[in-house]
Amino acid sequence: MECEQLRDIVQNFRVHPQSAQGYNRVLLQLFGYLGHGKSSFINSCKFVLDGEYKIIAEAGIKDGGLTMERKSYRVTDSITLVDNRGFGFMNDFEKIEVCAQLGNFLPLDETVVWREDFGDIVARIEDADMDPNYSDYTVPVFIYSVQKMIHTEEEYEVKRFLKVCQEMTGIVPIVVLTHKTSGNYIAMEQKFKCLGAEVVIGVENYTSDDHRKTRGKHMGILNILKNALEDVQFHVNCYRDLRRERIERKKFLLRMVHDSVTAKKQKEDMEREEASRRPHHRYSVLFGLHERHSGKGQPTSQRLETEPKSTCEIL
Ligand SMILES: Nc1nc2c(ncn2[C@@H]2O[C@H](COP(=O)(O)OP(=O)(O)OP(=O)(O)O)[C@@H](O)[C@H]2O)c(=O)[nH]1
Ligand SMILES: [Mg+2]
Repeated sequence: MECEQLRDIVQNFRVHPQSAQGYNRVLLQLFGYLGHGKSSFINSCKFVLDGEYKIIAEAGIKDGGLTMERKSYRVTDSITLVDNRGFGFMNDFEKIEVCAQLGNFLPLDETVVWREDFGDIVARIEDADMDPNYSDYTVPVFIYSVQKMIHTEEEYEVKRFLKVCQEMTGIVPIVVLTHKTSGNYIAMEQKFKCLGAEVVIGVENYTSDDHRKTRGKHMGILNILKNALEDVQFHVNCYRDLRRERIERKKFLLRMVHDSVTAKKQKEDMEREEASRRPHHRYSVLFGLHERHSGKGQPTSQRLETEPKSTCEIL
């Protein structure tokens, strides 16, 4: 298929009203680690669809950390792309936030904070039920740069998370491999397929430094959009009980929150216990020196001048 044809398909896509079940917008929600090219992908999509290169999503720090807000960009009448704050370590609380977004439990266009407080997280999820969103069909898109090495521990995390995203949206995330020509793209594609991805597509994003049009880059970007739309079409053709699905997702999400908060507390308790078992700590408690050692009460400079030696020095 030629580029023009592909672009027309994407631009003219509408969810068929008879099968739409109330959906009127496709949300391609991007997520991934810091600096892997999420914002650049949005600029690239806009360029390919509009024909003019403009930076609509701020991009540009090599190691990431630039995008802090989850921001939506309408690129056609039916498709909106959602940029997101990048994961630092993909820890449990970062994952919970992204899952709540994917399940349409959080409003768009807000600053993203990785919350760790049980009450806080649950309150926000409950608030979403004031005005439940049944009109957006979410397609998860995981952005990963071929330039980065995926470590073995990370592989397990990514595999689990791709599954969780499917749980929250009904769709296996599309994996977009950026910086396609700067690493071993074939090996990375294989790896992601082994981790459970069904569709893996490589792209070389257009950037502020290099936005000379190429057929390959255009086709890569359009293929991702077309794949996302085919996923939507496939799923809206099946009957879905949207209210029931939303309830099940909420239960899943709340279980995730509960498990993560419990695991965090257990870890903190273990660390505290471990610390209290260290001989140095036992001595300091025994001699009543631990408060002085930890510097409670006085500024460091005064303590050093006026107090006896800490347990560290005694031992
Ligand atoms: N060569 C090349 N550079 C890219 C590609 N994608 C992104 N970049 C560059 O990589 C850097 C980070 O890209 P961003 O789009 O800001 O990444 P991000 O995932 O949005 O990052 P944060 O929002 O900061 O987490 C920028 O300097 C981009 O120009 C790509 O496919 N090829
Ligand atoms: Mg960004």
